[in-house]
Amino acid sequence: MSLLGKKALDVAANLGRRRFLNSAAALGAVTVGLAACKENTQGSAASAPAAAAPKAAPKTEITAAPETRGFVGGAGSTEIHPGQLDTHYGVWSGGHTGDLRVLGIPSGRELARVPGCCPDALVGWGITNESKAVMGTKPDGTLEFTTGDTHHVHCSYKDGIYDGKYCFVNDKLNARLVRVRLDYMVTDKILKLPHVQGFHGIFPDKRDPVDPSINYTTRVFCGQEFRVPLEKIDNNTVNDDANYGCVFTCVDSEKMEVKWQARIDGNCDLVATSYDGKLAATNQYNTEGGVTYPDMMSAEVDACLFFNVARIEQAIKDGKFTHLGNNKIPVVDCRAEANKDPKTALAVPVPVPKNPHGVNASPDGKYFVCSGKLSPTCTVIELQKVLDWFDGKLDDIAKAVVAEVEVGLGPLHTTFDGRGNAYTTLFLDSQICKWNVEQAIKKYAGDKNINPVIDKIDVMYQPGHISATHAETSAADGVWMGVGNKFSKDRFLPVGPLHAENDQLLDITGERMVLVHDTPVRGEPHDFVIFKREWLNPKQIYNMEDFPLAVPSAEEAGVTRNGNKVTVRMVSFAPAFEPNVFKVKLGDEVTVILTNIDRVEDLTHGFGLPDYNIQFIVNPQETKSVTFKADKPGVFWYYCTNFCHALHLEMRGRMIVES
Ligand code: RUQ
Ligand code: CUA
Ligand code: CA
Repeated sequence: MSLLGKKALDVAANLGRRRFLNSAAALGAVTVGLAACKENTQGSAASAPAAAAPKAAPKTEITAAPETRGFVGGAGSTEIHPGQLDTHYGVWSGGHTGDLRVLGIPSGRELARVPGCCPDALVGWGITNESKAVMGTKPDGTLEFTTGDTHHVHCSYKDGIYDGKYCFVNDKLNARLVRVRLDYMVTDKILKLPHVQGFHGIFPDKRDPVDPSINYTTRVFCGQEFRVPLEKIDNNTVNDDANYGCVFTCVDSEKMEVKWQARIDGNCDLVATSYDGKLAATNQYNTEGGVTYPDMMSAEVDACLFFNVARIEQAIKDGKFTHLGNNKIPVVDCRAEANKDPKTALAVPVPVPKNPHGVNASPDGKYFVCSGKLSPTCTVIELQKVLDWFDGKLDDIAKAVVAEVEVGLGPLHTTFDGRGNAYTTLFLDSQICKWNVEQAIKKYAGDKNINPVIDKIDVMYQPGHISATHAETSAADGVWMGVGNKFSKDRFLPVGPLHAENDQLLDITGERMVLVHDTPVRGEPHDFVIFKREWLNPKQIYNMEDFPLAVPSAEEAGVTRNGNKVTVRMVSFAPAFEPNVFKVKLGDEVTVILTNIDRVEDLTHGFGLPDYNIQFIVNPQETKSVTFKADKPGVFWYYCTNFCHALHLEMRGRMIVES
């Protein structure tokens, strides 16, 4: 064991694991805010299978031996034997790798990475003209952004379940909404949100609030976390944070254009949408409008801000909007001052304890749950009561809160099993708390004898997101549950200072949760969804007609020149390129258009051009292109980078650059 590892264990042994984790410098900010919270006593229900717990876990904290909890629950084994397929897909965000990952569940095996925000060397994302067009370029043709930070991934809906069409993910870093086509698992659109910094929460709607025939996703709601000057940018607004603000953005999910934006007080964090399409909401941890974290934690109460989607869109139809800057996007006013009358209000803040985090919709369509983060509670908000308030039938919006359940320290996100139970990650306790929603509501209504908490289990370590099978759909079935842990510490072989993260899988078919699997993942996934494989039907071979530049056959391949612009129309078919030689002159602008005319499943070729920084792949029947300046004289062997054939090494040709 490394010295560092040994030292860490010694420290852990002296402090006790939980105190050790809570004293980590990275958690300083959170623990300051938690000073008022008492150490939670329900933690005695916690348990961890001894064999799954590393030596670092002091024995005193283990209350259930593996025999009593086991590693196999009602969901069955996580082991997928050679040749067998996983039963579920998992779609994971990649964090600051800027991509999306596709996993097989329950094995946890990573099957694909779908680049979106950032260049990707495997497929040539950010190298080809087509991917650059999706990513966005500066006037000189170079990429506008090569960084990203994808957090929250959600699929498009039809009738309350995923329709397998799109996956949407936010780029927090550069405020972009990324859309992935799930048939080919490629990013097909990226939209930069105007005025937004810290684009964090995102959620597609599940149906239209007005038109019953639109029972599928047509909007994506996007929250802005960081307050910035909105009206105008000058020395006054940048220096005076009283002038900062946030918008809540609604995007047309098909066109990938902004439909409208709403000015709000405070900020947005996560986003949720109702199953009836009428409500979207964002939890707000900075209703104070602070710029430092003590400022952002100064109020005892923050909010979950609800938007009345139909009313906002009617207001826009009625011309009741303004603009920000000189773009044409309609902007409505959802700030409290303009929305006092429930009968006309476009939005209403439901008070929740200070600095809440995730907001999640229960699969029965009735509730949104805000996880407390700095409060050891989850807040249950009944959606019908919010609608009642908008109808003038509820005198006080605070009455929409129907439960405040104590779950443990650092609640961040909540998922559901479709049987009335909720599962909340406890970041500071490194646990999952399972609790019953109706029992929590009864207790809040006055029945003091009820304990809504059913079970707690240790996870390793510091969980953030949590998602059970189909949990964000009306088909939640409570079989598997993934937990994204922010730290893996001692769970895997050490690989230098940057540890793998630990995504764990739990079997939640029984009364008590069972931890069944650890999956090391490259940093740094955030959110994910898990759904049965029947919901997705990925295509294996492209339709050549989808590519206007396609070179349909070797006969149509060739080189054309227009001034100093040279176009090379090329095909690949195992194991050859046609043409296998072409000549250009030094200084020419060269465009290579490559169609892979092979039709065989899994027969992908690559195109690597030495010293020109070009590499990309073409899948069966796919066309891609690159444009570059022939600025180096000589002979350059382009070759197939993707192993395709017994003569793969022979699959190459020459670009001859004459000086
Ligand atoms: S937030 S760990 Cu970016 Cu998903 Cu809650
Ligand atoms: Cu074509 Cu390797
Ligand atoms: Ca706050």
